[in-house]
Amino acid sequence: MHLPTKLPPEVSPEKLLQLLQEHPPGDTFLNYGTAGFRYDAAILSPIMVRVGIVATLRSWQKQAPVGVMVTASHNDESYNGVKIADPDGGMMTSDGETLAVEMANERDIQRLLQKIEQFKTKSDFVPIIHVGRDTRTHSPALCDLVVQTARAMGSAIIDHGIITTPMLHHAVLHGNREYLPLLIPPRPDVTGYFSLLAQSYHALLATSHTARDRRAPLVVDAACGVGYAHAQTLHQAIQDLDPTHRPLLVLNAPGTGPLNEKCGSEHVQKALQPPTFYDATADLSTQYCASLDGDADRIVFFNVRDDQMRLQDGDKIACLLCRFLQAEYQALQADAPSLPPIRLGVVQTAYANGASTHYLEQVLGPEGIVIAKTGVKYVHHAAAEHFDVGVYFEANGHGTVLFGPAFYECMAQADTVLRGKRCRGSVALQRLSVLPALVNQAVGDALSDLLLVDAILQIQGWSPPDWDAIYTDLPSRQAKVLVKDRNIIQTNENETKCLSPVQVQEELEIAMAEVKGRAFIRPSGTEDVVRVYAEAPTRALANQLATKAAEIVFRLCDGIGEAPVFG
Ligand code: 16G
Ligand code: MG
Repeated sequence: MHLPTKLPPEVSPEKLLQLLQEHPPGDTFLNYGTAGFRYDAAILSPIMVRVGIVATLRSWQKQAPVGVMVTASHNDESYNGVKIADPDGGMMTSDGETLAVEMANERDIQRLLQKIEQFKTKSDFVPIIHVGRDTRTHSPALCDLVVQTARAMGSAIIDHGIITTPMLHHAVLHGNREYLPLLIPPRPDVTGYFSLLAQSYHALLATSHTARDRRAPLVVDAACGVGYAHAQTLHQAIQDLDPTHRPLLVLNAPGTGPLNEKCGSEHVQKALQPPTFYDATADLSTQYCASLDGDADRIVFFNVRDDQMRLQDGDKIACLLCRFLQAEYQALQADAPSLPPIRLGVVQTAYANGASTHYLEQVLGPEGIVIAKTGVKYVHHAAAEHFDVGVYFEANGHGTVLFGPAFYECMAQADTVLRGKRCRGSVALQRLSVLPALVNQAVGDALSDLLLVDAILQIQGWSPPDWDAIYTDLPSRQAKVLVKDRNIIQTNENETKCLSPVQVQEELEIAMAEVKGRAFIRPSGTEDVVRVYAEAPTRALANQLATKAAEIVFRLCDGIGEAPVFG
């Protein structure tokens, strides 16, 4: 099994200067967006050099190891990107982003070197950077620039090679034990990651005596990306513990087809179509399937019946998880009524289908639902802030469950109350206690989510169609409107309402009331467009509302070209 390569610092101001001189930034203003720096691979080398610097400064500043991941996730092969993970394994916070943007756009090498000097401390702490990369052809060379620069600045490198984004975040979190809750055994390398996932999955399934579905394989579309090899290793780790376990059939290996093209979670979720399987013919009619994205931090499930594809997206995953967590917590409380209450809740974005929000209201009550601004860092933060057990999922399949201190306290007390007792509450305790090790606590993780969903379905004795049937999505429609300047649009904090121009919301309210639907508009954070979302009781009404909302934006926000019309 692959072990990380450790590279010591090679302090060299000359080498640093040479790297900066050889890779000057171009004319484009470089922005650290919601998912880090992400551009056409051809312009990325200066960014990589500067990220090597910023990661070193970040590690210095925090006096702890940080992470750097080279990937462009669900984008096509021509793109690449890079993002930095903070010592707690989460995405770098906004102060780090500001520094990264400043450094990436600084053309004057002397000024850049002066900025570095401001960070130097007297301590003899050696910065440590975990690095990982995806399968893109340019990733090794780009990653090497980060490594060379960071070493020249005095960093030690722990190179994990080709790994998924969540594995890199896992390595950083597990490498910084003070951030790791006590219930999770530290497993900082790739081997430990797989054994932790496989053992916790196995332990979760072992709490159920009902018949397991060992027949049909679970087909995994790896998007021709980095998830392919790792899903197979995970499968092997599971089979080593239980050889009779349901097989995982992992398809779409890197190189068999174009990365993320007509395959992968983004394609399946947006086009509502099954993926192309480039390396095999899968008979989808009998299967239950999942699609990962190119760096395996997103997952959606689907099944095909009578030539109709049914998608189980991030919303449906969130509903499955909340229902399970609520049932287990209630079972625990029934046998241990003295336990302190824990706040169980879910964070969705405005894009969550109204039918899922309605379902979650039934399960959790209205106080268990928070709607946050679109983007992983916002939903992650909201889940940690509002809940002791916080589920978050974007409809696109990125999500996880965060467990806070009150949850661990509750588990410890439950253990004292229920020790030695054989009751439903003890089973619930076992189940809940194993979850923090199975569910990635740093970021959404397709492989961890895959096992979690599969275990819950098996424990509940549910088939994929049973899961699918918990609610039916309301018809919805998304659109893009081009405008002169999308920055004139201001929304409320969670982007459900437009605050400016004022007339937009007034007109949207009238349009929504006409069709008993819901619509919102927001400026995109990743493209120069305004996004429109509309949902209504029927497909025709959803189209009508989307057309009207797009027309409102076009008219009141200086539209360019033509407003989209849906018929
Ligand atoms: C980024 C976000 C994703 C969000 C999307 C919205 C991360 C890792 N990714 O891809 O969560 O759904 O942006 O894009 O944060 P938009 O602002 O263009 O609609
Ligand atoms: Mg991704």
